[in-house]
Amino acid sequence: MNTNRSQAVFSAAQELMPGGVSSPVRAFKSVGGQPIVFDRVKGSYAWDVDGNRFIDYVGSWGPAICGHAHPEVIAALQEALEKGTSFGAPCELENKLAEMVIEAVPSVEMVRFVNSGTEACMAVLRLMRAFTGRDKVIKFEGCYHGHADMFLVKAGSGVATLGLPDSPGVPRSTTSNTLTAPYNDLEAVKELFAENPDAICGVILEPVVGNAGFITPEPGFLEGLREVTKENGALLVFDEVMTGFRISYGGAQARFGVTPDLTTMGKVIGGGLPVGAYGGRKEIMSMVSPAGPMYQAGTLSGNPLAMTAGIKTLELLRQEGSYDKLESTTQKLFAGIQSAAKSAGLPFTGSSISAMFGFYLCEGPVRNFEEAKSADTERFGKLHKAMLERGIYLAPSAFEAGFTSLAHSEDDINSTIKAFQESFAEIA
Ligand code: KE4
Repeated sequence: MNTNRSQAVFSAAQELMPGGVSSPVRAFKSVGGQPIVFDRVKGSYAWDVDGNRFIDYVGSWGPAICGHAHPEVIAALQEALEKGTSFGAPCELENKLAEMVIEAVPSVEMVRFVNSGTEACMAVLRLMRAFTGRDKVIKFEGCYHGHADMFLVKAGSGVATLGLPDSPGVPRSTTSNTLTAPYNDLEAVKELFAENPDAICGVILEPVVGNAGFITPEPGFLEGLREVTKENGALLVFDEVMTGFRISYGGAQARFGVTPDLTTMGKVIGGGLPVGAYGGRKEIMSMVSPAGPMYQAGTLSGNPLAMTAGIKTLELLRQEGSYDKLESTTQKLFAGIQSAAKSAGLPFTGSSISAMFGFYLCEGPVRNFEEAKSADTERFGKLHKAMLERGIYLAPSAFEAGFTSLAHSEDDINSTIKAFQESFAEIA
């Protein structure tokens, strides 16, 4: 596969931007080789600057759930463009997207739009503390809630991918209030509450973990967290930046039937433009400025272009049968991957839920980050390269999840399974 132009563009980029990228995981550091420089995307495909076509299972890390550059999203954006790109003033499109989010997500009675998942998580932690008057927060090892200082403690995603011991530049005073527990370990959470009476504002987690590979909640885990937070006068917060509108139209909370007090969102609700959001019970959200004293602001928050892309994306998703299609596409894909690994005699464990899937090249089960780290990341790097050469673009990290879309066709899935069969045989 000719990647000359990608290599030229990327080596120039490294002189201009740290690591040549705008976000670390894109640099292929943990899988080796050169990043593929994208030229354009459409549906389930990405084309690089050398003209190679890939079936894309990253989907811009989640937003492209209806397929990249969906014609109806593009048309809606073209129309919105004529009216300007940003107002910095209230606009009716914010009402529209807010109504759709409130109507879809069980915990959300009121919502605030921001520009990224990181911003949403930063703000929600400030709100948790403002509402309870308590400073400590519990997160789980391997979960990633954006790059704000307080969350860079045993974080997942790029932090795990690059094996960083958390980040320099984060003062101890900031992270001393961040307590961590292993995912799926309810007893550890109960102990933290017992050791820190009346000091913990709440628990924040990915209800399905997509930033340490793919880890699903064990039966009773989410329900248990709902109970233990209530018992301790603390808040339960689901970070649904990745799972929101992907695990179901109402997110993981609708699928698992556990309603948190607050929810963060992003990715899908922006339809590929920068949008994040946090929302929840009116009683709590009314603390947010200017309704209440908790300050949070943003120049481009709620801008008409991003609102337009989000509205159209959710309109497409709420059409009858969307999630059945996503579920069946992903189940077929995952079953094919699993049997391919088995035929190659490789250690393999994983699963899929709706339009998300993930696997580890190790014996299962993987219930937390410690067990995820026992996966063979070096062999994953070889797999990633072999799949790229066969025109399949997987997340360039063993600690990320895979994403399907409404655009992935039967042929795409069959070609992908065939590529896995050949690649597993090659690396076995
Ligand atoms: P952003 O600030 O990247 O929009 O969102 C942060 C975030 C918060 N919460 C969850 C559950 C997330 O998955 C994310 C971002 N996800 C990563 C992918 N694992 C973004 C990709 C990247 O960092 O380039």
